[in-house]
Amino acid sequence: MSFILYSYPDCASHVVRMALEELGAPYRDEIVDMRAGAQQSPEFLRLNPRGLVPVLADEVSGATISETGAILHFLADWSGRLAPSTADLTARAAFCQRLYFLSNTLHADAQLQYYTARYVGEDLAEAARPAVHARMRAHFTLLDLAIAQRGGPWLLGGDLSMCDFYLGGCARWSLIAPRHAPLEPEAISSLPHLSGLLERLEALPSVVRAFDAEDTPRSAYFRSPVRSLRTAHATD
Ligand SMILES: N[C@@H](CCC(=O)N[C@@H](CS)C(=O)NCC(=O)O)C(=O)O
Repeated sequence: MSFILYSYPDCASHVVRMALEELGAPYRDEIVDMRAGAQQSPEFLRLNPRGLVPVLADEVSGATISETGAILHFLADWSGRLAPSTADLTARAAFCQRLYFLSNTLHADAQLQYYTARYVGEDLAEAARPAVHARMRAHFTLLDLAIAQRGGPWLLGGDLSMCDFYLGGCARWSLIAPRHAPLEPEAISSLPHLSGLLERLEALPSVVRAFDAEDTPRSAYFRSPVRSLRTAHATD
């Protein structure tokens, strides 16, 4: 068993990469050159008709899966790790609830923040931003509370899970949002439980490896050095 991660640096495939690294799963990259529009090539559209990265493929069976949340769920099932066992229904229910919230609400709204004009058109994008930002702030506040209620240090409590990688990715995109209005750093730095989680995540060897693999400025990850990351993306 060996996976292919169809990826592009510092986009949603980064979340899957962090999980693969944490699992120690065998995988190799196939870079989809989004700047050249390769996500719309006939070859890639055969893998994901929506033309979106990431896609994970199993080299042996040829099985493919897209959608970040689904890939994380799939990898949890494949490995039996980074998610509570189905034998513990209470914990598993919390895992499913969080993972799907991250996928269908936080990530979806991060997309709205990132690609506002695609949703409402160029003319209305500026006007829509405050409402989108307010939604993101509200989600992060809710997540901060959830971490506190579970006693931390991770979203589900004591154990690192797939959810933490997804949350990390969404927090990052929301703060950097190159070319578009990023959230102010305080939207997250003022939330102690969420900030603490992100700092712990950033320090994991698997996350360090994931950043190194994408040659992303690791020193500018989630929180305080956001400005340098914005600079790094300034030419995007
Ligand atoms: N719902 C998808 C969203 C993935 C997504 O939007 N990927 C972006 C990169 S981060 C992409 O491929 N964009 C290509 C494009 O918009 O043409 C998921 O969860 O994986």
